[in-house]
Amino acid sequence: MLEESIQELESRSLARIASAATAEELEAVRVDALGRKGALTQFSKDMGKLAPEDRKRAGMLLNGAKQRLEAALEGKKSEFDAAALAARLDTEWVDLTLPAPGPRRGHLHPITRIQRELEQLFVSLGFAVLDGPEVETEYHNFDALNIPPDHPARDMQDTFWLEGGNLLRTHTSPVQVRGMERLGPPLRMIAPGRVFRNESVDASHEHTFYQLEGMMIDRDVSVAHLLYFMKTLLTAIFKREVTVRLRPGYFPFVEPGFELDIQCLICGGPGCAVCKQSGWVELLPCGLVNPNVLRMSGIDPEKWGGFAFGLGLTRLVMMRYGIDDIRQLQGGDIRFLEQF
Ligand code: FA5
Repeated sequence: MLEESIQELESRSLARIASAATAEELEAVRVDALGRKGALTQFSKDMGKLAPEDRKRAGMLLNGAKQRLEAALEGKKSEFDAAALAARLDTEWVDLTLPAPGPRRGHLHPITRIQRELEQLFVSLGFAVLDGPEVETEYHNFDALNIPPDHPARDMQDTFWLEGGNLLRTHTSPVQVRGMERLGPPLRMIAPGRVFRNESVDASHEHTFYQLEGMMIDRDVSVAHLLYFMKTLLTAIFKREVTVRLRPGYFPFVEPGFELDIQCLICGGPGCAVCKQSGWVELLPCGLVNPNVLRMSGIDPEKWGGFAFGLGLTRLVMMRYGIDDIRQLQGGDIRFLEQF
């Protein structure tokens, strides 16, 4: 009776093992047959009630059944493990022959890019590219440009003063002075660089921005020369016709002085936050060099004349790329910069 039950349990369990589809089903068979409360454990307890000779035979049968079931469980488990490994290898394979992705490549900031384009253009026109200090003397930033201490023009450029009387340059014009002092006439120079003003920031005003100064000193320089170079500059950057207007502008270091404005390329004219609803953006103040400025730098205004301009480089970049808020350019947001 007990022997039949053992045989029946064995064949039933072997069938379940053979048809098990998951590791969980297999475990359930093990618990039912071999577990601490399983059928075989119960059978071995029942054996105590048998006569000694029956007990021996039943014991052998029980041990045999146990071994065969354990072997069958083990075999099936290895099958599952192999299948799981194969599935993992299928999804997780790595192609070791592919090239490594490497570090992400950066690129030049849009201001640097336009600055370099302009440098190339002016070098091709015979201009030298000069550099000047960002921490300037009061003399180079103001006095030598015909702006004495009590001159109201000083208020046009809110200044960051430093201890000891120096300042953060408010424009690139002091590099004109340094160029004249160092190189003398005839002179063709540009000076791109960072400038600083203590002003409230909005869509078109930053406290830190870029200008590109230009100066040419030679014999018989006229407004016609100035306009030629301004036009060449704008055509090279925009590569198409842009609408400009020239109006009188006041700067103590030029006479006559002009403001060259560009029709706003953000709104196309009707008015927006960048052009302060006027349709025009101040971009390129310029003029013929004031004789006082030449004289202060040791150049004889009877023999030499010249023009100078102070391009708002950051604003030019905004117009070129259609950027509607100047703060984005120095904001450090990589998602913004990646667009260029
Ligand atoms: C000057 O700085 C003069 N040194 C320019 C000059 C040079 C005139 C040589 C004549 C001869 P202004 O303050 O207007 O001028 O500034 C020049 C340009 O810089 C402006 O037309 C504008 O495009 C840009 N700019 C001025 N302030 C800011 C600002 N806060 N943020 C961004 N761009 C500015």
